[in-house]
Amino acid sequence: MPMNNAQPGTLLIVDDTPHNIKLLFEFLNNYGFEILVAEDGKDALEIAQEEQPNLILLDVLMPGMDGFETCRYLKNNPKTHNIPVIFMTALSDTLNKVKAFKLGAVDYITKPFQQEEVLARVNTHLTIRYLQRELETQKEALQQLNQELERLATLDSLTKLANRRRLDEYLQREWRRALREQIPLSLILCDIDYFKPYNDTYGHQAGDDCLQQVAEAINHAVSRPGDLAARYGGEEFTVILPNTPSEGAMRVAYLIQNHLQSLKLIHPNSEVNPYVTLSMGVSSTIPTTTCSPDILIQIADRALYEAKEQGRNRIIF
Ligand code: GH3
Ligand code: MG
Ligand code: MG
Ligand code: MG
Repeated sequence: MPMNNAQPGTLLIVDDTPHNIKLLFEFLNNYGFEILVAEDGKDALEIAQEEQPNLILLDVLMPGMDGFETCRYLKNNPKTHNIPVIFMTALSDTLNKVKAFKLGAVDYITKPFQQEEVLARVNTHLTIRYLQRELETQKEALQQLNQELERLATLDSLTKLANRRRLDEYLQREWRRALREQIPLSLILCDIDYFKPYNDTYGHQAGDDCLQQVAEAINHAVSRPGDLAARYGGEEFTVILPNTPSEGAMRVAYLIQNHLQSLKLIHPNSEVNPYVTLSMGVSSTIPTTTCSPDILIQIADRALYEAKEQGRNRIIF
């Protein structure tokens, strides 16, 4: 990445000697920098916090608060600790240089200074800071994108319920929890009755709308925080009910049935009644180490089959 001089910023010059300030001011101002000036440490802290300069050129030997102490305050204040500090001082011994870097300075220039060198160092540190900010911004954007991606990857795009992937993960996790705590885990499998004839009559688009409404009805009845309603596939839905025994699961299933019934979604050629209905299979167990969560789906699937056999629009445990 080439160093670029194309982004002059605001510099804060802190020095108790007006002559030093004047020299730096005139020179740097010519290069397009905006210059702020402080003649002691206390003023420097105030201006730095309020004006947020891009970089601070800091003298060490000053009456009152010296440059080192000023730097310590700057670095301890969250509002100023990211502003790069370059010391400019007549102190040229190693001990003081090391001390300056330990205090968080990015550079150290000894006086008498060469103007061109000051400019080169200022530009270098401004560029570094600029690139750091760019990286931070990109990192934040990436994190947001990742979150959104994660959300989308677990969502069924048509019904906005959890998708199969999320369902599988959730079922595994809740199974392990129920196994550890030896508490019941229940599952409801729902399948729309005579949905193929519905599609055949109204078309696929209307079928999709119907799926959305049924999904909403299911989600409406599923209200406890740990419960999860998901699209299992096609016109089949699953509800996972952690820490819920069979009676509780049956209650949720009837809630779903009642709510769907109250919507009165017209189904012209259902053999049950003129409305869209669901058949449901319910399963419930306290997990053991000899079984896997598939058992819950298998049992619910068998119950669902039974519900279809018995005439549909019913709930079988
Ligand atoms: P049953 O009462 O036995 O469940 O009868 P059914 O017609 O609902 O059962 P079947 O499994 O034979 O048909 C399911 C139909 O669901 C097939 C397909 O037309 C429809 N279907 C599945 N996924 C979608 C979808 O994403 N959108 C739409 N519009 N229809 C779907
Ligand atoms: Mg089906
Ligand atoms: Mg079927
Ligand atoms: Mg069906």
